[in-house]
Amino acid sequence: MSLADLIGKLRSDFLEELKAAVSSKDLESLKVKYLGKKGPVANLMLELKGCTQDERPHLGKLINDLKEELASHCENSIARLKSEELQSQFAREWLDATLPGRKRPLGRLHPVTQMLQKVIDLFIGMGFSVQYGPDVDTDYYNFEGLNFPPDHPARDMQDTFYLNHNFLLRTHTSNVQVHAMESHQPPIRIIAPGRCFRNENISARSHVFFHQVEGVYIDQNVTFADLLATFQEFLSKLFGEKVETRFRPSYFPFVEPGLEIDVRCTRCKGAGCRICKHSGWLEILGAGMVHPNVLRKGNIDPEVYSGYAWGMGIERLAINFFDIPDIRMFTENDLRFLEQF
Ligand code: 2NM
Repeated sequence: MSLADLIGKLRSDFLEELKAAVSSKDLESLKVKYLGKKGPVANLMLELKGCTQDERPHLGKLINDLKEELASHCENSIARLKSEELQSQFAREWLDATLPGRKRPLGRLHPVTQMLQKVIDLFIGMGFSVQYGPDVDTDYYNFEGLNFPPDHPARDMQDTFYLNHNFLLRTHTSNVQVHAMESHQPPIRIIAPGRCFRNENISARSHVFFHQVEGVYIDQNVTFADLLATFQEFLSKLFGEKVETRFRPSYFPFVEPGLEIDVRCTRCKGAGCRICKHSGWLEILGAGMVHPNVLRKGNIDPEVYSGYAWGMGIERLAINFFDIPDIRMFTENDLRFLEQF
């Protein structure tokens, strides 16, 4: 085959392969295959040596023309395919930067958590520190250490969830205070938030599990006046400066004297309504001066130290504070309810 024929054959082979190339990658390798240092076009240049002096310029030009033709075919097709590839990548990754952002659903704190935090913050502001204790404890820390007599009705299987003859689900967070008195000498000034459990009938106003914040302040010369002032302050911070309060005598085995503290109904301001059961008052908490027997059991000398203590139910407080009709709503997880807080 003459050199001129070889040139023609190479061109048509190349054009054939060019048609088959579908990606810029195919073309890059096609370019290397034909135009590389050891490729067929370079070989043609070597063949020139075997030609006669007068053939050379003509054939040399043909080879150079072929070289340029193939190179420009390659460059053009590479450019075209690269741009097509980019277009299809853009089509796949299409983004409209003018669209408004997607809204993420915003979580919020459960109303009981909000109520707990309000109460905890107020007592921290009055110098109390926060202590936690076990939900499961022994009869001693839940009853015995708190001066409950052996035959007290709260100790009945009917009212308390016993896990065995000794361990139970705590019925109040007072177990935390018993542990604290055992391990620390006064001054003790702590609050104990947490879950409690009572085997009661579930109704609009009571549940078998609920939260309490209890607290105790023990030091020399802590008096009943300190108790009254602390709760006047606490309730006016919680319900507003002008809140009307009522302190009623009451009984709890772990305090003497004991009292219950009420505030004017936030809904009817005393006129009588569903929330306050037409009494005009909301019962908020129980309190009292820590019983000498309780101090003694905690290795604290009642001749030297005295203290006040209290307990309040957080769900009970929250239904009054937020005007919620039924305590069971707290545990139903209905978003139409929860989203209102
Ligand atoms: C209440 C009412 C009155 C109370 C007493 C104590 C302790 F451990 F210090 F003696 N903790 N909590 C107490 C007092 C709780 O709940 C209605």
